[in-house]
Amino acid sequence: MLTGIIQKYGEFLPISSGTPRLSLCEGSTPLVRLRRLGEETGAEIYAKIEGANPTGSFKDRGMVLAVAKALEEGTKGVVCASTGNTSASAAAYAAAAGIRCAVLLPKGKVALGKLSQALAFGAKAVCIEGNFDAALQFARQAAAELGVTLVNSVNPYRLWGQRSSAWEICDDLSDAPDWLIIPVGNAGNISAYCAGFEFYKETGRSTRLPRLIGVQAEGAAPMVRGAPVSFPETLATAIRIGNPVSADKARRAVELTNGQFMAVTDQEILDAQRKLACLEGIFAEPASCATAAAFLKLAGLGKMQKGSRGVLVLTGNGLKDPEAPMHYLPEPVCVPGSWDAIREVLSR
Ligand code: AN7
Repeated sequence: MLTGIIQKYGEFLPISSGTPRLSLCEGSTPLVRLRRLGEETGAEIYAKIEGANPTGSFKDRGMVLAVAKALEEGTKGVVCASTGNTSASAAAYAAAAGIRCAVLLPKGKVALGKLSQALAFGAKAVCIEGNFDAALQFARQAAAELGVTLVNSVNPYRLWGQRSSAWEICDDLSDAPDWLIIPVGNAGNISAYCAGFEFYKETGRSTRLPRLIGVQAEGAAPMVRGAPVSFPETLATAIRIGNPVSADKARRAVELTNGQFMAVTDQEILDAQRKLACLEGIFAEPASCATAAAFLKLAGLGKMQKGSRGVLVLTGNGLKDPEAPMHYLPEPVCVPGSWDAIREVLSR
């Protein structure tokens, strides 16, 4: 479809005739049936491929609306803190809109692809000592003192736009699924999905709310522990967040839908990344693979109901963090450029 979120779901979004119809053709991402991963469970499993968005993550759904509304309000520029994907998305939409963008990043903890994108799109990138939670405080201060628009998910338009993924899933399946597993960092996306599913049910477009299962990395699991984590640590740097801004909304989402929060280890995340890639041909970044890790864990406990229908939300593209598989896969074999040498390797 040659339109983005504002065109496709404008009637459900808080826009006016004066809101610029900004678009990089975000949304309308594939919902792919998984046929091999967890087939023994007898569940009908889908992956929502959010890595197919223009900048390679789900952030584009909300960013397009946040930047369009900022333009409508006459903004000078946008600012955000980010573990990477928000910065790439903000930088892209700011570029498309012709406004300035500044991004505050935790130094040394942003995956290469994301940093490269923010720079390529012309953002002013500032790496700070400290984690995402500290960067967000400075981003709030920058917005207040420099008179630019904050486009982290505390900006309400971000979560509004992110509801669109839940709508697409219902549209594609002709109803909401039974369950949905989603990674949780700052806890905005799970809250947006909940609001999206609630809206569809209230307006008669679906008949149920899916059980929402929010997944965190063991070293950065404030929602699972029920308290902030001062020094979050995980190789899934996208969700390396210790004090989620939308914690209350996310807790409500899980309670309302009879869902749960759970934690998976970095090793489980990497195992799941390899399985998704080798069994399904899908390459997602580590934070996204936490969903598959959680699914496999629940399946192992016999908790995935046969015949149930569920969705793994793969929030970001594997190419964002191309180094991740290098942690567990051998280097390719290098040989001289002769057929004999190549044949020897291929026939092993
Ligand atoms: C791939 O980019 O917080 O729970 O600054 O990049 O809504 O925060 C990214 C978060 C999941 C968690 N998957 O979503 C940022 C940032 C990926 C992500 C999450 C993020 P939220």
